[in-house]
Amino acid sequence: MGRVVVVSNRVAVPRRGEPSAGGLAVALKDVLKASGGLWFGWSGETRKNPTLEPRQVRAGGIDYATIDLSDEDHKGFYAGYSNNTLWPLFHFRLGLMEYDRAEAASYRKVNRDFAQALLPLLGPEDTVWIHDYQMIPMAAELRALGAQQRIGFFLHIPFPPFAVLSALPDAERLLRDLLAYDLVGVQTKRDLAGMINCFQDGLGLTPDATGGVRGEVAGQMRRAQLSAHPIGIDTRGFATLARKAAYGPETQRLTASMGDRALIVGAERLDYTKGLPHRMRGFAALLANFPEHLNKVTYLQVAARSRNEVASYRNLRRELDSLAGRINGDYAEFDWTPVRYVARAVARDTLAGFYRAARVGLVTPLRDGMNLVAKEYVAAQDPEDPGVLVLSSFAGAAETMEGALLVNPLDAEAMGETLDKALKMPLPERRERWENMMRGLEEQTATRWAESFLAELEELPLPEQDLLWAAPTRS
Ligand code: ADQ
Repeated sequence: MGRVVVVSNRVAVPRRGEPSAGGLAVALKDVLKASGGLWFGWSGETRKNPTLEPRQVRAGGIDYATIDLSDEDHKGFYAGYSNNTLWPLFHFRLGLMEYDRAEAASYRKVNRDFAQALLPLLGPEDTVWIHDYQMIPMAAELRALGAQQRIGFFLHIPFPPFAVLSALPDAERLLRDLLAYDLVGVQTKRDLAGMINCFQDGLGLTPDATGGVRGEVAGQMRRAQLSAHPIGIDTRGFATLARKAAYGPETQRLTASMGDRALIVGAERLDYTKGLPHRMRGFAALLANFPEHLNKVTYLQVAARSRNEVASYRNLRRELDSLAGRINGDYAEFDWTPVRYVARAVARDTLAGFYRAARVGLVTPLRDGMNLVAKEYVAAQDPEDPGVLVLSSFAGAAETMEGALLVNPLDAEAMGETLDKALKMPLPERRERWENMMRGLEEQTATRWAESFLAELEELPLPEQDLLWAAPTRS
């Protein structure tokens, strides 16, 4: 068996003095280490006239190869097409989606550049695993250059049905690009249904009995297997982190400042898919409709700033500043601030301690591929006195986390009622719900996710592709 080669837009090259990476990077590094693998992608740097000669370093038994992007490509490919077109589209936010032909061309060019830079580094036996929406056309570009290795793709964000995807002028091409992969993985059954619907309505391709679709791409007939592989976290590792962090200075300061009030916690990147304004309105509905919680509960929202170069993110920031100010203005007492809003990233162990200190984890995205915060919150709890997860039914995590209280984030009153229920939930019910979720999290870890995806990819019969090779090619 050859190496595993991971490709992602950003590469987690270890740097001295930087905090340890999250569960996803750890899981990928484990599979890379086991196969003597390579991680390839963008360096995070932009420069004038970058070359396609990758910079290579070796660290912790893994090879890293990265290339730089020009400012222009970074703007068109990353800020433009990836984050201003595909991100809102795949999260069902057509009103926020913009489209620009030059940016679409830049997206394609960067994917072609990535393919050209990676190809000379690939051995014939390698298995390539490409990640996320920034890189969808990369396998088609590799195939056009003659790559015959097994190539898999995993989409971390939702996959919408064709009624939504068809708003994209390049929808059919993007779907055809997926056929260049041997395996296309998504997070949930709902995403799988969306993708199958797109192949049917967009390209007229129906999956065969074993869940694969066949069609032409880059002048070849190919078959792509489609399947759902829900991502997990390093459950044990995160639980240990939270247990230790509970005694750390930050968590101690937080709990001391709370007195005997209950804590509701929310944490994410400051992103419009995460439903932050809706969450603040839901919390306001709790205070308005259940006055017994006044001066008895505090909502701490930690929101790391993100993608500041995109206007919709700057607008969100302004909206949240004003909402938090208004709720506090309406309800605060001289000794109580209902909303504590911290607009920056905090260290991983600090966050773990905050989750553990919170009676309620409030995770209410409008759409989310999976949502790891929901899983981290549960893993962080004290088994003797666990908190309650309030979770949006539009997060991928809702498909498997049956112990959570599910809400529709658009219904502020319902969110207020659910928060009231969570705050009043007796210990036996909290324990039962928590144990139910924890069992699932211990089975579905990040490592299990990576291994099961790669096992499915490596078991796919390659010779079949050779047979398909003989099919008519494009002139
Ligand atoms: P994201 O959209 O980034 O991931 P998520 O899965 O919740 O969302 O992961 C966020 C990570 O950042 C978590 O590990 C969390 O602890 C951390 N984090 C959140 N707020 C933070 C803060 N203020 N400071 C520091 N760290 C913070 C994408 C998809 C998701 C999918 C993942 C993995 O959008 O749906 O679950 O990839 O596939």
